[in-house]
Amino acid sequence: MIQFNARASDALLIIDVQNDFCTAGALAVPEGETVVPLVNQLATQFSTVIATQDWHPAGHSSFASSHAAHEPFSTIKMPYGEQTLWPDHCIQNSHGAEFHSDLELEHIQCIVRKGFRNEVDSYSAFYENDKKTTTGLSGLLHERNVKRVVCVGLAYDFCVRFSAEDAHQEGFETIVLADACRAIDLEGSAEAATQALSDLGVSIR
Ligand code: VGL
Ligand code: ZN
Repeated sequence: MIQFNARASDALLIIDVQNDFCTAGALAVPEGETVVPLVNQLATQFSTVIATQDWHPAGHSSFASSHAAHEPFSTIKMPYGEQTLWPDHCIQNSHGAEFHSDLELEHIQCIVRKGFRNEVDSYSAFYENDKKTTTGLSGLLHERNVKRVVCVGLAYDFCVRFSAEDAHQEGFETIVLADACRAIDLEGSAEAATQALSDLGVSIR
């Protein structure tokens, strides 16, 4: 049993616990599904519980298949900066985009979908990768008087990392619970995430 001594002003932010990020998924995160029991246990302990859902249209610009002669996990320059190209994943309405079937959805009060604009990817729950387009999550949390955001889910080194960075940037005390996260780990990206979060003062527990 994972215990978190949650305050009334805490929010649990559950990132992308979807089939495509679990074993046999299109962008499988090693052991991704092992976070599910922990996330379920945590979700009963918070008064505010938000989940994100990666939600791409077919042919999304973050897919390698949308760029001739580019392999998955290579990078390209987009107008907003460097973008990693991914296998097709989390296509709207597909099985891969659904939450893992063991994730207890009844605790989740709000689902923030992201990555649905064809021309820009969105790792963070707060801002798309252009760092300008907002999801509105910051306003929602502030209006609920949330002071602290606790991040869990997939993948530690991409969507969890950038969500935690933005939570910090938006003025929330930010904690990442590492046991309830798993990483893709592309060329040291897990280590880079830990370094970047530590440098900001995000607590990794
Ligand atoms: C993610 C890559 C592409 C994630 C989403 O959830 O970490 N990573 N889309
Ligand atoms: Zn994605």
